[in-house]
Formats: sequence, C-alpha cells, structure tokens
Amino acid sequence: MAGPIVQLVDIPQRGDARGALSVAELGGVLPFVVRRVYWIHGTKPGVSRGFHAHRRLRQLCVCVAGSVRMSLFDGRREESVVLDSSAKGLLIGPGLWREMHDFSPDCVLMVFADAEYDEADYIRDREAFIRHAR
Ligand code: T46
Repeated sequence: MAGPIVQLVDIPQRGDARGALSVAELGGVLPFVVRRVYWIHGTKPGVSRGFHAHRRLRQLCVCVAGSVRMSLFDGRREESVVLDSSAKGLLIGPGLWREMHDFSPDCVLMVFADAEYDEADYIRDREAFIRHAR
C-alpha cells in the first residue's frame, strides 16, 4: 500500500515568556541543505496558486502566519492539508502536483528549497504531469 502523500513534520518550538521562536535546521526538521528560501504573501482574495509539479526539487513549506490549504496529487491519489501553524511543516518531494487554495489575507507561506530556481524543473501541464507520474 502506498504511503501518505501529505508529510507533516513538527517544527521545534523554542519560545519562552518573551514570545515564539521556531527552528528549522539541517539534521533537525530539514532533511536537505537549503539553497533557496522564498515566501508567498499578500495573495489576493480568491486566488489559488501552484498548479505544477517539480521533477527533482524538495521543499519544506511552513505557514508562518495565517492559513492556506495545500493540495497534493501523485498522479493517482490526492490529499490536502490546511497549514495554519508555524509549528508544522509540509515536506513536498519531487513528482507531486501541488495547488494552494484558500489563502487567508494575512497568510505568509515560507518555503525552504534544496535547489535554486530552475524553470526547467517545473511540469506546469497537468496531463503531462500525469504521464510523467505513471
Ligand atoms: C512551489 C510552490 C509551493 C522566481 O523567479 N524564483 C523563485 O524562486 C520562485 C519560487 C518563483 N520565481 C518566479 C517564477 C514566476 O515568474 O516567480 C513567479 C511566480 O512563480 P510561480 O508561479 O511558480 O509561483 P507559485 O506560487 O505558483 O509556486 C511557488 C513555487 O514556484 C513552487 O516551486 O512549489 O510555490
């Protein structure tokens, strides 16, 4: 039986009386060396993003403010999860079609990636992705 598509990890919380502090480090919650970080914010109401897969890229997504629903599809099965806590990270490996829906107005989605931006790594056509996945 295939394993879960949604892979959530617990991000260590090191906050104290002063407030919150969350840690993502290699050997801890990060299973790869980070070569790029980007964050998605200010998403307009009703807008969805993503609609692509990656051939090789691995990423860890952390919703550090607000909430967003992430939908992952491996070519056969689809699973979705609401990210609404900086204490949870979503690991997304290669070969998964991802869509992002229901952004809250204050959503800040931080993404740690194991490679620099490379448009050639994207599969942006869903039918081409399904052929690739199979
Ligand atoms: C992903 C999901 C979760 C860059 O120039 N450098 C970058 O590092 C990124 C991520 C994007 N771009 C450019 C490419 C496009 O012209 O920024 C524009 C928007 O990118 P895109 O439409 O791919 O963004 P999303 O929100 O659909 O997807 C992003 C990431 O691209 C993708 O890797 O997994 O977030």
